[in-house]
Amino acid sequence: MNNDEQIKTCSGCGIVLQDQNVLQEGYTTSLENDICQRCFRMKNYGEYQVVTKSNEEYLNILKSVGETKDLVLYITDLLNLEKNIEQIRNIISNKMILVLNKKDVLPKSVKETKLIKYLEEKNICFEEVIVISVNKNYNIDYLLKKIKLYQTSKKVYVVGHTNAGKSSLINKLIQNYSTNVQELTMSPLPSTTLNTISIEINEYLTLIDTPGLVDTGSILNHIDPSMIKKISPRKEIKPKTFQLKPNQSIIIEDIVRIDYIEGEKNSFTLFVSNDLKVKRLLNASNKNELKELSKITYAVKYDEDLVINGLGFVKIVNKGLIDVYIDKNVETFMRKSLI
Ligand SMILES: Nc1nc2c(ncn2[C@@H]2O[C@H](COP(=O)(O)OP(=O)(O)OP(=O)(O)O)[C@@H](O)[C@H]2O)c(=O)[nH]1
Ligand SMILES: [Mg+2]
Repeated sequence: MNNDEQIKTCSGCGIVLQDQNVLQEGYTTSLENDICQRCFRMKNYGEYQVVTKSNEEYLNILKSVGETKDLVLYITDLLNLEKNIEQIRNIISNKMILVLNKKDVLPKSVKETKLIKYLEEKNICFEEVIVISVNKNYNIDYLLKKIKLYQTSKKVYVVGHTNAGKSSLINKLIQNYSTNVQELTMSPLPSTTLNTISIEINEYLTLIDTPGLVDTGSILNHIDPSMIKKISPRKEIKPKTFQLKPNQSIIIEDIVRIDYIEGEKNSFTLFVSNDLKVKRLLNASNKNELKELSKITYAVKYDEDLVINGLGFVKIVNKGLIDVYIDKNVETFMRKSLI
């Protein structure tokens, strides 16, 4: 935009609107419109267009949040708890509430107190850890109470990795508690929100949405966009348990292969989208399926999860050795079992 007076931003994703170049971000046919063409298509047709954002930009946004004394909500996806949950905490020292979203996708048997305890044991400094589900409108009232309790000014920032549900949460708060009619764009793709957007909920509270920190190791950034809906659980996950002996394997679609190499008879429970096909291979050493993918070996201790970033996790009960075959760009790691 060359004329400062004309700067108008998209009310869905925050990008500066422009009507000059169809191929560039922020394009709209007319500057009279409130949202860009990309948001229009996502909202009306569910047509998604991937945008790649640099984290440098995001880190600058975070730093500027750090210069305020305002309360921050750090939203994270329970199924994709970041390996370094302290990363954002270490960049900014504001008062912060950790919000664990998407409780609805975990089996109902998973106790909330256990999830909170798991995070509290990490000894990261949060005012509070709160489990919510935007989709089920679960604990949103409680969250609002806590926002009121800890807010230091009218402004409250909403940060976190892409796809955690930041914009969805703000939309829910608008729906529940505001006369404001603005609707932020939400999508199953990473990097939906492109810039900060301020939303006045009421005279005491303005929420500021931010674009998410890109998790470069997430499978969402490395899989064909047409697969994203399929791999993102939308309903309560039905865990699938397999009893494996060495020389047996689990294969999830054509995405990942897990070979059980060494150890006692063991139990592997998958927490991934119900839509994904999973099978077990016997006599696995004779079968080469997916072995062209990149291999990582893990020595599993008792009661650990193999986390496949963006896809879900596999709870493994006993000690043993596993080989994981997966796209070389997708991050995997072991953690103490969450469930
Ligand atoms: N199952 C489930 N899905 C949710 C929930 N909240 C959000 N989602 C989904 O998560 C995806 C990402 O939501 P967004 O609100 O766009 O996430 P975001 O954090 O704003 O993402 P960026 O703008 O890319 O940083 C969408 O497909 C939402 O429908 C929830 O409580 N449960
Ligand atoms: Mg968003």
